[in-house]
Amino acid sequence: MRSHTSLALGNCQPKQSLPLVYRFHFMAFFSSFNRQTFNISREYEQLEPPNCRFIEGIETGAEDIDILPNGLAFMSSGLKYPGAPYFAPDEHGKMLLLDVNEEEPKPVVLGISSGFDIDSFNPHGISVYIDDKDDSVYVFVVNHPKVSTTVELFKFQEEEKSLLHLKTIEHELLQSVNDIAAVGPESFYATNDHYFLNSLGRVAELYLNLPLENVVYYSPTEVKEVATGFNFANGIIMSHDKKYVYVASLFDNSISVFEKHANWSLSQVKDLQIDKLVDNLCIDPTTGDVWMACHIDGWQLFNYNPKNPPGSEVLRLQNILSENPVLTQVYVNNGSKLQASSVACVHDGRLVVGSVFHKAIYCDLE
Ligand SMILES: [Ca+2]
Ligand SMILES: [Ca+2]
Repeated sequence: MRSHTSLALGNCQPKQSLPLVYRFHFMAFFSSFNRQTFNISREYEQLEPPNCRFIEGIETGAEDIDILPNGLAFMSSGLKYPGAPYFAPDEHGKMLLLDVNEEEPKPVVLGISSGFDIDSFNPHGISVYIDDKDDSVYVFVVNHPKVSTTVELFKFQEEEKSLLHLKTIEHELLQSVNDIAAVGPESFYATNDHYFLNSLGRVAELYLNLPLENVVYYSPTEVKEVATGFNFANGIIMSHDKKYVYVASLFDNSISVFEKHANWSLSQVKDLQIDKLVDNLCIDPTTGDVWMACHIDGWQLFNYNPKNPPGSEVLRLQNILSENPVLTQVYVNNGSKLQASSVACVHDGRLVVGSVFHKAIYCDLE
């Protein structure tokens, strides 16, 4: 059994989950039930650090971000996710590079080596691994070329600002991957956000709040389930000291803390009830704080209306391993500026926030 710890948070009220919707006729059937079950219309205060500005050129999302110690950020852009809107249906997804150190950072589209099927590229969760042996940078990208999942492994070529495609990973335990946390040049943990592959099963598991989703460890020699019982497992990240793994569960509204063992198995330390629809996670490299982007209103997210768009929220979680973790709101917007925030990462006093399908911003924290 997972033990739960609830975290209180200042003035922002939780917006409970409304599950993903893949087929609108199912939505019609279930919607009245869920509108009663989930509180999705509470008011909230807007909040913004100083000097928040848009990152020029990002108009189709930056669902996930990972920042190297030198401040170079990788971003996945252009995700087409079932049920969520996308604003460039004819464009394939892209990997972007952003130098967070720049006064006004501008993204560069990373080239991808020939032979990779760029036309079906649909990047989702990402994770970067630096090899101690030679400082090579490996970029792992969850890809959904159709409804399926692959994990694409690239080597970053900094001078050329490009990604050399090394291999495509497919496995029966990696069927609906949302995010990954790289732990070696060819190995990673992955979250599955669904259990069923067919549309009916995927809708049912979400509407019935079935905690069927899991975390899988992958290496070329071993693939195994290492944790289960999540309701839409989402962001996953290694702790600052690499001893722990943190997993966000969107519809459990929680973050789970696991201890990592030498054989890559995980044992649960605790669940922190965040009462938010938590998407991806980042770690502050200097403090170990956990940064997360949340969806304020699932109904707005998956029933997109440009006149009433889904909002964004960023939280910082300090002292996650202690008896008294501290959860702080850093950014809250009703969608008038940033819609559907999905990731928030920090580097050297600067916050970068990406979204599922909309824009990205950067803010100065100090
Ligand atoms: Ca990630
Ligand atoms: Ca995600």
